[in-house]
Amino acid sequence: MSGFIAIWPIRQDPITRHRAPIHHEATTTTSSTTTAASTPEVLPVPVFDTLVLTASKILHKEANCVRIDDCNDNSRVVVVGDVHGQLHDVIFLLQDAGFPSEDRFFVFNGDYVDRGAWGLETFLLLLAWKVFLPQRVYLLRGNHESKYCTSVYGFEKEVLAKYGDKGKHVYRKCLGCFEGLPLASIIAGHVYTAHGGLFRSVSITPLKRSKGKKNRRITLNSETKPLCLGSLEELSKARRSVLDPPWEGLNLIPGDVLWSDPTMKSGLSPNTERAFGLLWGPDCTEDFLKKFQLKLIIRSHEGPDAREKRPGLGGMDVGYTIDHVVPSGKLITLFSAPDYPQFQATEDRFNNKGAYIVLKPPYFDVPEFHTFEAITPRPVVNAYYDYEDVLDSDEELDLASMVTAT
Ligand SMILES: [Mn+2]
Repeated sequence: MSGFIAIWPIRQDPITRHRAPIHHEATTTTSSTTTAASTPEVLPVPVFDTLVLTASKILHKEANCVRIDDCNDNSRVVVVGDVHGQLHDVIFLLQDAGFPSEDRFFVFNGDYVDRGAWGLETFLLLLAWKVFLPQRVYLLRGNHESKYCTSVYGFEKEVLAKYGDKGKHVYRKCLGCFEGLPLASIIAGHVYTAHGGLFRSVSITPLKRSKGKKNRRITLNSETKPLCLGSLEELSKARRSVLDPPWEGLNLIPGDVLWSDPTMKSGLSPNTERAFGLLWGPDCTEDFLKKFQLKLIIRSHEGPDAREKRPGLGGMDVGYTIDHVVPSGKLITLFSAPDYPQFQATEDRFNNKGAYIVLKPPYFDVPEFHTFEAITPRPVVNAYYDYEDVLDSDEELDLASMVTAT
């Protein structure tokens, strides 16, 4: 029965929250009154095709950094961090925060898929909301919305298992859609959000001015000068439509935005732990906020497993951390997958809570944190990746395999 999994339970009772710590392989199954259907039964391929095509057209037209300026005195903006295929927690979050509406905007910071067993359903649910309210729901790209990550952390196998002989087609269409996802948002002119965070300058400067075009030589800032922070104008010009963001060459901004992490050490430096993106210090947070007259940065990308290895930064027990407090504002990390990861080799779980942020008028720059617990029991399913062998976090990328996997 591979591929036929009780993902869409039709329950007699509403989904409930259990407060007791839970084991990831829940021993209780859904009740006998529950019936279930496979995803292709609920979303046949022609429905999937239309949804993804419609969403892709909308997404590809959006700017790299979407500006959400249409907020007024009645508006609320809900910001969501990594969800990683934990469908039931996403449904709870939507119910708890209230569904998207004329007055309720949503900005998702990416990492919809991988690790959790319901990445496809999670992504399609959010795509449906995007199509229904394109000016109210914004889906940003995470580093896991890429060919490389989805081939290692489960999403590709999940899609192939669920859609059988149509799986390759469905996976390809999802990758095409991932390419269209914007990279960042600016909410009400005051709040910058992105999956990883800040990014380098890649501006090209002529070595010497020459009259003729023939002899004009160019050199890259990033290769010849110390790393310096990129501007919003540079972000707007980046080419984001790539299956995997490149880690060398001219187009480095998408990789930085999706992979970078904050640190307590000043300055910008290569993110050697991840082999991708940058580490930036509180001074960079201050420079960025001040230069672009912002008050807040909300980024995601680090769950409890990643934070365990990051001395000097807070744990992810309650779904968020305040990482930098500087004169111009704050930097926050937001993670929305409770009891993460769904599959774990050891008995010890992080038992982390998830969180989302609500931003309110007049300035939308004071975060209101909403912490929540995992929905339990999760339906019993098998993982789509070898979680005992695959690394706990996104460290030590095999860059060579990314080259061959284009
Ligand atoms: Mn991430």
